[in-house]
Amino acid sequence: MKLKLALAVAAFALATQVSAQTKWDLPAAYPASNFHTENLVQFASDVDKATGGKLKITVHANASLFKAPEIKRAVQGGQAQIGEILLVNFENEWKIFGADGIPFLADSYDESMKLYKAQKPLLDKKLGEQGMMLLYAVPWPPQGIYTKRTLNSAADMKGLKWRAYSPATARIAELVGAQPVTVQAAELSQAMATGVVDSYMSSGSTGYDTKTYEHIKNWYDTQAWLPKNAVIVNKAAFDALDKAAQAAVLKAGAEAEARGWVMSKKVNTDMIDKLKANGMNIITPSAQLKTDMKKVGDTMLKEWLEKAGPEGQQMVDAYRKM
Ligand code: PCA
Repeated sequence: MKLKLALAVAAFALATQVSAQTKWDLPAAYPASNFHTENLVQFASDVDKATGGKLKITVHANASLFKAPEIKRAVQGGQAQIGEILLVNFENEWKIFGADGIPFLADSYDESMKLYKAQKPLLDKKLGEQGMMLLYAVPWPPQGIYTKRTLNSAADMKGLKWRAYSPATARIAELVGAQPVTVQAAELSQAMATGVVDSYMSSGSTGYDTKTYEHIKNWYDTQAWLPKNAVIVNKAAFDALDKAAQAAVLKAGAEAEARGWVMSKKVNTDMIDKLKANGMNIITPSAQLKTDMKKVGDTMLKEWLEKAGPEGQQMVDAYRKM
């Protein structure tokens, strides 16, 4: 009798525990070993601890659950409760998403932080209207040019088979006379191996993740921009959490943001060393190449401002005043 009662109590406890546990899926587009993903895993573990296991967040790395461009819609539609997106991927939907992809508008970590501060209220508002919230954002290290060629100027980029990851990186190709092909990071190694692309702009981090050194030997360290990954949450899923779990998500998110910016800076130098060790030439761009790329950036900022309208102009003005 006593045993039966004990079993019943145990079964009841288990049942309430199971029903009190919430599970969230977190699709991400980059490999498990990437610093953004490592940061997400740490975030999930912090939330797990803070909620005593009541909120379990599973990180699905490397675009295994949704492809990079699909993650935003998946979170909006509630197929995933939380997800990590590359903001610049969504520039065609709304120009402000692409502000951190304009070459040389914000090309250092300090400037990137200022740009984020100017961009953030707008991002909060837009994502709010879309039934989501911005939890945190972390920049990729500065973007440089991977190519098999020697580049003395932008004219040397004509005819390159250029991997683009965003509307802006495709636009750069057009402006320098290269052929853009959109390939997300998870498919980049294969695109290089099959010769679909022979060049692209990205960080040392993605160059290392994709073993670019096996195919391409030069990286021109242009430090052109620092695009941000953003972690977004479905608002209805967030609202369904109890107050303590909501607070745990917000706190772990704020900590992940602070940690992510520090990680990004460190990864920037670490990855350049690792690329070198794997035979990559890390090259400071010539004055001519710098001037040419700056001109590309000026054109793109002008085009961006024309399309972004007063909202975009105000954001850029606010950024420049910081
Ligand atoms: N890596 C991502 C985006 C920017 C970066 O550094 C990529 O190349 O897809």
